[in-house]
Amino acid sequence: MTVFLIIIVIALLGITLWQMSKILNLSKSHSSEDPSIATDKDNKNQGYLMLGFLIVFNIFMFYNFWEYSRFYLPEAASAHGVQFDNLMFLSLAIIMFVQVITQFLLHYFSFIYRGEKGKRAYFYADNDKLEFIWTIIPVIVLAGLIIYGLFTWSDIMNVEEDEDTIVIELYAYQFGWKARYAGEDNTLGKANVRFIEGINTVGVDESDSYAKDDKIVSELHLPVDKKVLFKMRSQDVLHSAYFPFFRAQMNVVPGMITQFGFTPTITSEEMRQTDYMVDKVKTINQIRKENSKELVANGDMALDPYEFEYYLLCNKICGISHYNMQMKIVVENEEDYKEWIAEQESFGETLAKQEEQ
Ligand SMILES: [Cu+2]
Repeated sequence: MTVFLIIIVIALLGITLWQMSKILNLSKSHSSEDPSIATDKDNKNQGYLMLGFLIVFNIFMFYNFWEYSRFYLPEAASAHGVQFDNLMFLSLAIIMFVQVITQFLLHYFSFIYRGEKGKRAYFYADNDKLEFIWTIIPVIVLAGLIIYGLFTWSDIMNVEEDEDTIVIELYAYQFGWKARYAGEDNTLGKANVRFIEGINTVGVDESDSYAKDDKIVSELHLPVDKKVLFKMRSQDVLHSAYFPFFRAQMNVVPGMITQFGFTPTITSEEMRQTDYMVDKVKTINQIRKENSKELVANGDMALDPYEFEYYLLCNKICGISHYNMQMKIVVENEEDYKEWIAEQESFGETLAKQEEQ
């Protein structure tokens, strides 16, 4: 009841103030000055506001860069990632440089050339030289950026497949990933979603001789400094294979094979040792520790400490459990990789086992 009364009082007060301002406005209109024309004082206020906005905006912008740059991804963990980051940084630097200059000129000129009684604008029709300069500079800069971007793009996207390239199929489904290694013959067997049946969860063609030695796994292991080529298939809807630490992303489209390749350069263990990651893991574990206190008090289990792992994520909102669609990636040295791959069961072995039963 009290709250209701307070609301009514505030509302009545508001109406009173509004009515008073209307009366004041009505009494003003009898004066000689037309309120719709800006006075020198109005122009001065607006001029200073322009200057104020410029200062506040720049402080806000630089503060954000300083405060939030720690949330950037760390150094790229793939060979092409360095090129990608350079292109990104160069584009951002140019945009920032031009932005600071143009915003300064726009607001500063609005301030010093603000309206004043008796002051008239200088009539200046055009200047071919000036127009040429402000056209040719953006043309050169943009053309440079586009050409540099195209070279970077073709460098990244044209993965030449040679004998050393490891070919891995990434198979996306609602809601998870499977990886298929090509096996001894380094050739993936044919596959189609129509062959999915029982233990053949990714639809490998059992009659294809290349398929017998393929290895289907649910954790991705990659040897460091080796070129990897991913061939991607989707079982159901559009997914997107997203490797943020390797600066790679590619759509996974039902009914077709898309591909992308890269060379990982930093092992999972090396990434864990970087200052960036040590710091990040420390912060996360601090938060987990805090949250665990409340859980334990309520009789629940404490949260496990966090350890960094690379993950393959899905970056297309593909359904209700999209957020949880991920596969662990382990980047390791070649011996560890070879040891791991040797332990994995081949598709032929899985089939044979099933027949025995
Ligand atoms: Cu998905």
